[in-house]
Amino acid sequence: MPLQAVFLLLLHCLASTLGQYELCKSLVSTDEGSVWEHYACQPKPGSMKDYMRIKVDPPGITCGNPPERFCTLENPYLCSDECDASNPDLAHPPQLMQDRERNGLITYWQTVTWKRHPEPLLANITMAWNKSLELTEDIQITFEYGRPTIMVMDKSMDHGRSWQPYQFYAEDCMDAFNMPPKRVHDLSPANITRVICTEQYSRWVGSKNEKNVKFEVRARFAVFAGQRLQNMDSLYTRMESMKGLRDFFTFTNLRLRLLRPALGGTYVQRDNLLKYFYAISNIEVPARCKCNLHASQCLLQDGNLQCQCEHNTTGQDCQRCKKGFKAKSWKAGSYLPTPNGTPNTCISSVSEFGKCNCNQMGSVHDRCNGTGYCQCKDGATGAKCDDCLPGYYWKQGCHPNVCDKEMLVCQNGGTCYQNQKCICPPEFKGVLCQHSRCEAGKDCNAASSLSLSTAALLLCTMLAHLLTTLTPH
Ligand SMILES: *[C@@H]1O[C@H](CO)[C@@H](O)[C@H](O)[C@H]1NC(C)=O
Ligand SMILES: *[C@@H]1O[C@H](CO)[C@@H](O)[C@H](O)[C@H]1NC(C)=O
Ligand SMILES: *[C@@H]1O[C@H](CO)[C@@H](O)[C@H](O)[C@H]1NC(C)=O
Ligand SMILES: *[C@@H]1O[C@H](CO)[C@@H](O)[C@H](O)[C@H]1NC(C)=O
Ligand SMILES: *[C@@H]1O[C@H](CO)[C@@H](O)[C@H](O)[C@H]1NC(C)=O
Ligand SMILES: [Ca+2]
Repeated sequence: MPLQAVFLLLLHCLASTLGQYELCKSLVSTDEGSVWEHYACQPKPGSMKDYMRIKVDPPGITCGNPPERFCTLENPYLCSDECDASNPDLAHPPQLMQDRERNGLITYWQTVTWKRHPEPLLANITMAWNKSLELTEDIQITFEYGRPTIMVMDKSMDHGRSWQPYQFYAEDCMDAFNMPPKRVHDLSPANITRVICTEQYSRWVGSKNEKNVKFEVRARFAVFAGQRLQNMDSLYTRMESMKGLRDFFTFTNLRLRLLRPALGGTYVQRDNLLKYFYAISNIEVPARCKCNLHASQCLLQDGNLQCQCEHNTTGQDCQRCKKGFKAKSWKAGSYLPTPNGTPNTCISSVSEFGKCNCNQMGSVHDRCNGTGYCQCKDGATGAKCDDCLPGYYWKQGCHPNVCDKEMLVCQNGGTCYQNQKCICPPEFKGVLCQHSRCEAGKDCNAASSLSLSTAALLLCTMLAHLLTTLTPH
């Protein structure tokens, strides 16, 4: 079996045991020794709630300062519960939305109650990662004491400079946002990136029955990959070909805008506003670092997630070529062709490292320009600038001809040696042998000795030339 086939077989084997695109490179032995083979790769998905920086607005929205009582929707007349920020057992700070709960103890962030009704009870939760991430599973927000009747999820892809709505949630989408209610199941492959309003997570069903609000990622993937996501190749192929599909799942920040709390299925009861508030026990964000298919690891460095870039790329998202590897412009790796993709490795721009090899004598830099060409000095030509244009001769670079058979003919019987010099008869000198040595009645008897030294010079020049042709330039 040819080496290539053995190698592909090995790759298939690794891909199926490791999961797709988990390997950036591997050492392969060939007849010429071991060489690195490179593949498109991406980090494993993880729970990004561990890395999120969470901020709640407006200031003072968190309950307990001063301490206050609250009731529940199920039993509005039993109002013995208290929120007190100064007592660790009764406090409900924002970090309880991202903690790891132990022993079945539910911990949650809670807001003040809706004291100022009819002014709306509004709260924003902003989550920042300072890193581009790609969703891999549903976002899931768990509400205690009922899910909000109106809410918006926004996302930012540029660290919070600009925002766009991601999904609208309302008990009545038409009433709240003037949007027809939709479910992800209503979407087709062509409009899967449509921002919808859904009523699925906002209706009152009792506070204990259904606590979760989701942003559906799996159901969107399933449109391409099948119900059990058994055909991920099809999804990855779409990711490459469908404009905006990858970006749809990409974010650096998320924001929840809570616009109206759970009402218990009835109108707001103004005489008992202590039962209206928001409480969130968990925000699950399953995602992977976006590394442009140039890294299989993403690690926390100085408090920020950072792709461990391969393929001689660099930057937080491996979004640039490393210094000295800019022979071609940067490209993201590609999922295609499946199953291993294309790494689109950055190419070394220094000739000693192979891929370009501009002749150092004939070219301006030893690097290629953006399109893989060498930039030649005056008189040089060829892909590697190791040839001379007509009218030039090669001697450690290209130099204009000194003599030739047309315009720069050697005179007085001189012969042109490789366009570099005229070899003159003993009685003549000058670049083109144009001057007589016996001018002004001088002694011309030295001619024979001169002739000898000219012959020696010719021999030496020829030897030198022979040497240069034997040693590669
Ligand atoms: C929530 O964020 C939106 C968008 O920036 C802003 O208009 C609104 O005032 C914020 N609401 C609160 C309660 O801070
Ligand atoms: C965000 O990440 C970049 C790169 O890791 C870092 O230079 C910058 O200081 C970070 N910003 C914050 C606010 O942590
Ligand atoms: C998406 O496309 C399908 C079929 O083309 C259509 O029935 C559906 O209404 C569209 N959904 C949205 C939200 O536009
Ligand atoms: C990146 O460059 C180094 C040399 O600095 C080289 O050893 C390595 O193989 C290169 N990696 C790729 C993917 O080309
Ligand atoms: C690279 O050099 C070639 C040959 O000189 C030229 O045709 C091409 O336009 C150059 N490309 C760039 C990006 O400079
Ligand atoms: Ca919690």
